[in-house]
Amino acid sequence: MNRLRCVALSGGVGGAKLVLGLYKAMADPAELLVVANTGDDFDHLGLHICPDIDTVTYTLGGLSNTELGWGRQDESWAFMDTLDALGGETWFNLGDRDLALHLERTRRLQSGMTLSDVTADIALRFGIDAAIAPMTDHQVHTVVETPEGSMAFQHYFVRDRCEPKVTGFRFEGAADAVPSPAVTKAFCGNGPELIVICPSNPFISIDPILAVPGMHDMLEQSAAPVIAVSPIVGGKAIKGPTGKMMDELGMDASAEGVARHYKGLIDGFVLDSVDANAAAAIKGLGLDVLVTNTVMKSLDDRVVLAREIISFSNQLKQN
Ligand code: FO1
Repeated sequence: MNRLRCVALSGGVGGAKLVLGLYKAMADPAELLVVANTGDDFDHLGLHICPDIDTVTYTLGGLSNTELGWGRQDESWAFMDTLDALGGETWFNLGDRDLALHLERTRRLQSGMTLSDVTADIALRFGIDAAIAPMTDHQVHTVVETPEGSMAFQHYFVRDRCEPKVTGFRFEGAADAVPSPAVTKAFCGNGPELIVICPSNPFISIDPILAVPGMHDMLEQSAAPVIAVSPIVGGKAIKGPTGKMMDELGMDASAEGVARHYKGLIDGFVLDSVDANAAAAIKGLGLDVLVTNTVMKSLDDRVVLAREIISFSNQLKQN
C-alpha cells in the first residue's frame, strides 16, 4: 500500500483548485487522499446530491464547469427545461450529464453501497488516480442558523443566494458519524506526511469535516504538519460567502481571522502576498507562515502553490 503522502481537506470550488494543484504536483497522485465535505449533501427530486464530492471529482477528472464553479462542462439542460415546463422545482440546476451521476449514485446507495464505495468507483471511472473519500459515510447535514430560524444548507446557499444573515451553523448527524474508512486508514500506521486544509470556507466546508468525531484528533495527533491556506485574500473571499459570514458572525473577515479559527489545529498558515502585513500577527499565534500568491487563476498557479506548500511542510518538519 503506498504510504499516503498527503491528506487534503476540501469543500467545493476554492478547495478543489488546490486539490488539482496537489494532484499534479505530487510524484505519485495515488498518494493523495482528498477528504470531501458532505455537509452540503441533500436529497432533492428523489436524488442524493453530494456537491463537494462532485466538484472535487469533476475537477480531478478534468470535467468541471469552471465558469459555474460546480457541475460539469459540456452540459445540456434538456432535463431542466422539461422539469420547468412540468412545473417542477427548478431552483437547483441539474445538467443532463450531471443528472446521470446523481441517478446512478442514488441507485447504488439504495442498493446498499456506501458513499465511500460509490465515490471511489466513480473516481476510477473518471480516470482519477488520487483517492477521493467523503468525510463520513453517515449523513451529516449543515444547518444554517438565521434570525428567522434554521435553514437547510442548499436553501441558504442556492435558493436564497446566501442572502439571509447567518448567526451560526449546526452539523446535524455529526455526533453519530465516524470518519470514512479511507480516512481512518490514512491515519493508521505511519500516517500521512502532509495534511492540507484547502482554501474552502472554514465554516461550511471545513468545520463539518472537523466535526466528525475523531477527525480533529487524527489531525492533531498526526506527526504530519497541518497547513491551512487562507480562503480570504485582501479581506474578501475569492468566491462565495466566507467574508460575509465572518462579518455576520462578528469575526475578523481577514486571513488573520481564518488563522485564529484554525489555531490549535494547524502548524502552518499560507496567506496571499496582499496580506503580507498580517504575517507578524499570525506568527504571533504560534504559527509558521508562508506568504505567496494564493490566487489560482491558471493550472500553473495551482501547481506552483501546491509545490510551495509541500516544500513549506518540509521546512516545518525540520523545525
Ligand atoms: N449552485 C448554485 O448556485 N446553483 C445551482 O443551481 C447549483 C446546482 C448544483 C448542482 C449539482 C452540484 O453538485 C452543485 C450545484 N451547485 C449549485 C453548487 C452547490 O450548491 C455548491 O457547490 C455547494 O454546495 C457549496 O460548495
